[in-house]
Amino acid sequence: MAKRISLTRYLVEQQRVDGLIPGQLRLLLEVVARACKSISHAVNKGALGGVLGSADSENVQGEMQKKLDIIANEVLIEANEWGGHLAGMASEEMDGIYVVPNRYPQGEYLLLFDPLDGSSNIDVNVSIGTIFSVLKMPEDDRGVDAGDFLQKGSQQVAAGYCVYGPQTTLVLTVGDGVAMFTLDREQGSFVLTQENVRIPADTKEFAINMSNMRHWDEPVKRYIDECLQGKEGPRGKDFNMRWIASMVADVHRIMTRGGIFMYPWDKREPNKPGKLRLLYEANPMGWLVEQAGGAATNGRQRILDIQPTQLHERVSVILGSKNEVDRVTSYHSTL
Ligand code: P6P
Repeated sequence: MAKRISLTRYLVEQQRVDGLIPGQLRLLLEVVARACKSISHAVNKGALGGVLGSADSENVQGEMQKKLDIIANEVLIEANEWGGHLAGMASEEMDGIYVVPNRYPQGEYLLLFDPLDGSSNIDVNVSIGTIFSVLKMPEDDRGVDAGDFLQKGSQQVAAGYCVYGPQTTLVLTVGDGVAMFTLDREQGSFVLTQENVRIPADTKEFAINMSNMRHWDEPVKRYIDECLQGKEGPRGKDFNMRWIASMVADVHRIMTRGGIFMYPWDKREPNKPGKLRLLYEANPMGWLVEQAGGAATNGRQRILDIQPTQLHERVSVILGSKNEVDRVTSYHSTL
């Protein structure tokens, strides 16, 4: 049986080898992992834990919050505020930033997260997940404010997600490739189950919400239409479609076997660049995908090069197998 390497041991050894994980960052990542274990436990209880259903409140996005959205957000805040590694946090579920209270030491990192992505799937027992991104505080001594979070995705020092599905799996990058850790519930620890994750450059599988087809821009319509024409069409091969409506689950499939995920701009709300959020969904997922050899753009620009202007700004997302993402992006520049 292969040697079992825990998340802690992996992080310590990575810290020794390439110095990409300073002590404070390693502490932060271990605390986030422990918080994800707690969230996984709450998710797994489902109806037995009285955690399903709506919280009868709206988040900053104007979306109805599920009880588990709020529980997951509170777990992440409470787990991370006292450790001394963070200056502040930002969450899909909070209007403004969360500054670490003065009663705790302030650290040099910023943690951004979607505490429970895919909420519409919670009550129907379909995989959901936590997405997180870590930035460093800008080098000056003033207190943390929202502007400190508005950094390009290329500035991230760590990014990951935890998918709560048949297994609970933590997927992480600190800039030296992607590793996957599966939760051993008997031991209560995350165990390394894959490293050097690679996304195949080509694929026959696309993920998009087809019900929005009439609202898409022409480049997206062209790409999907060509896929649907199959062998007889310009692509010369048949495609398969998946749409779980839980970004974490759709991205995890792509990290595992390739594919292209698209949530593009559409005409329903033309003033919004897209549905998904840049800072705590597209940026962490975009970096993970790039670190695994894939690509991530908004159709015209690399996601990680986009300069954020608002904490909860949205973005069009096209990510996954590099040759497919490049094709869709090229259609945006020619049409
Ligand atoms: P739709 C979940 O609410 C989410 O933010 C992503 O996880 C997911 O990919 C997308 O929205 C699903 O959106 O419009 O298909 O329900």
